[in-house]
Amino acid sequence: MDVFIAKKKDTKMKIDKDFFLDEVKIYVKAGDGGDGCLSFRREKNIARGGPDGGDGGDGGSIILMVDTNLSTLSSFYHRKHFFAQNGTQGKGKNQTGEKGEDLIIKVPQGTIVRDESGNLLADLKKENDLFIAAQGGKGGRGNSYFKSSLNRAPRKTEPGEKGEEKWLKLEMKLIADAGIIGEPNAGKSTLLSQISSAHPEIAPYPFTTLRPYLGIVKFDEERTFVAADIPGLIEGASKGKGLGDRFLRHIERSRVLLHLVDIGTPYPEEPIVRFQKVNEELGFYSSSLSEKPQIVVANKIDLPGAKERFLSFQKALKSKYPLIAISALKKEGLRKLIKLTFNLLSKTGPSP
Ligand SMILES: Nc1nc2c(ncn2[C@@H]2O[C@H](COP(=O)(O)OP(=O)(O)OP(=O)(O)O)[C@@H](O)[C@H]2O)c(=O)[nH]1
Ligand SMILES: [Mg+2]
Repeated sequence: MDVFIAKKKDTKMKIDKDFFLDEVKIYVKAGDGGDGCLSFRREKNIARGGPDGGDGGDGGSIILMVDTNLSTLSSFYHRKHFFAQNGTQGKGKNQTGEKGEDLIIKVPQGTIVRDESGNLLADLKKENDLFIAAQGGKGGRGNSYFKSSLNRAPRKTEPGEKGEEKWLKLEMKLIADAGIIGEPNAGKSTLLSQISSAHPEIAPYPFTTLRPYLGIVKFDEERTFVAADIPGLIEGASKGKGLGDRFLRHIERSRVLLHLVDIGTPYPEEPIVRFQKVNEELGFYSSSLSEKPQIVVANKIDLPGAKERFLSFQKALKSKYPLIAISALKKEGLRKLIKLTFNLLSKTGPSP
């Protein structure tokens, strides 16, 4: 059986190691079935042998299968057409043709498969989940099959069936328990890099992170959760401002959100106003996002004036959300945040 996983040798063009592709269209064509064979026995001393044409082999199918080692659809950047092997023709002496090999295409966890008109065909969530994207054609029957008491020497055979062929749209949604959201520069990537071994880029300017990152956060020896850092959101993101809101797709499956607010930097707008603007953008994207449980994380508590700003922010929030002050940079409050997140996760249902 053939398996397609992008390897270095597939990479003809040099691409950034952080290249992130989460939407792609691919063409799949399953193998055709082999034709049935027309043949009669020819043996010494048997004047008119009976029919012995074998069936054609079935064509190989194209199967999509989850591989948890993959995290993007980037491997499809270089290859978008996939063909499985045809079955071979049947032969005399009742020999069935060989079956075409299936082609297994590895996809990341969280891959959604749609047809060309956008109808959902499969939602591949777990390791080894599979979907038969294109069914191989059945082999045709050889003349030996059509022998009967009325027709002892049938000349009838069947052609092999054509393998299915189609275009498919693949969309990948990361599956993280906790989604880290907030305005640009709030410290989202700094937080993820401190609580996991992920290495998103960090810099003192907005829109540093241009793609989502996943990290595994350890709560204790046995328990972990997955957190996702996504690019920053600004007012108007739903209308395409900043990096827009297309990355929100990657937190649709998160069970809880960690909403970071910078309370260290003296912005013209109060933290509560900036916090509400990000929430509004979530709501514009989908109500299921704005209804997700949030932990509000006031970051940069180490900076001058942050404590005072925190107190007025706390008042303005009116205990509507669990709130915690941290310094992602100085690693203050991180243990408490992980514990709070874990507790909330244990009270929240599975990923939608
Ligand atoms: N003083 C202080 N600075 C912080 C803290 N957390 C992050 N920073 C700084 O804030 C800047 C932005 O941090 P990032 O982690 O890149 O912010 P981000 O939210 O990922 O930003 P985008 O990717 O642009 O959305 C960097 O210069 C960080 O060093 C903190 O707790 N205290
Ligand atoms: Mg970032």
